[in-house]
Amino acid sequence: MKNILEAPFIKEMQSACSNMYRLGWDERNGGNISYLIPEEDVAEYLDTGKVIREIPISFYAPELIGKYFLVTGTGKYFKNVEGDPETNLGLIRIASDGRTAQLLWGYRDGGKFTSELPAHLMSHIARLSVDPNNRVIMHTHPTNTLAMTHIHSLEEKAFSRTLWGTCTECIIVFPEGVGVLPWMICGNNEIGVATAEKMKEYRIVLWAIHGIYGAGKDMDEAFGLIETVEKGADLYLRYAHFPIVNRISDKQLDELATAFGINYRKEFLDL
Ligand code: 2HA
Ligand code: ZN
Repeated sequence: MKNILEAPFIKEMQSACSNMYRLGWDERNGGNISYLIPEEDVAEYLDTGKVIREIPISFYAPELIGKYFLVTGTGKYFKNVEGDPETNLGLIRIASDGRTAQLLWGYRDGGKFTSELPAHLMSHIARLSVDPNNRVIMHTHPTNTLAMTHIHSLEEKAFSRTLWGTCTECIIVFPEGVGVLPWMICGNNEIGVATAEKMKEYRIVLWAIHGIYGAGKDMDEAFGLIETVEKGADLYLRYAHFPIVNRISDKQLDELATAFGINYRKEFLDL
């Protein structure tokens, strides 16, 4: 059996958490990540018959029975994942009842998965239903994106159009736009259901005045989506209070998408 601390999936999680912490997105215990790991990858490092303990999940996830997830721990700080992954992360399998997580590694201090697990697992189910290659769900509190949700209309067309207009890259990176939820109480099934509903159409879902959810086939895709939204929001906050002299028009955005062969959400532009 190989040493799990050398596993690429652990190293990817460590560097994602450190990068996000250093970008200032994950203060204290802010943020959480879940990473779907194929059974054959897990089996290189762990005896999959050896369950450390069972932890109930607060909803029924039959679609995910037998699937393995590496998940950040509740109350744990992203800044500490790099130095002590075995305390701050856990590797779970969804048991055959669809209501229990079997812990195979991690949460060494007796801890458990993030309080946002319902939103994560429901989002995995939603993304997998439209993209069987999806593996990562990432939640974080990017500063400028959060600030923008205080001052901008939360209407999805308006928010997406503003982000697309901040720099050339945005419509190319997230052509479907961004889903937006109003401020809601977090950590429960209700926000999980609402997030997952949006995740059927968007890889990015904003939680107003809280943070963002990103999805992707790997860590880079989820991270890259969030980082590009955050770059757009940063730019917006730097110029929104000045008279705007130059803009990318809707027609130019359409031409850009055509040049890059991008199929964007047409109803978000007025052509
Ligand atoms: O895990 O970010 O939304 C801490 C949070 C809750
Ligand atoms: Zn949060």
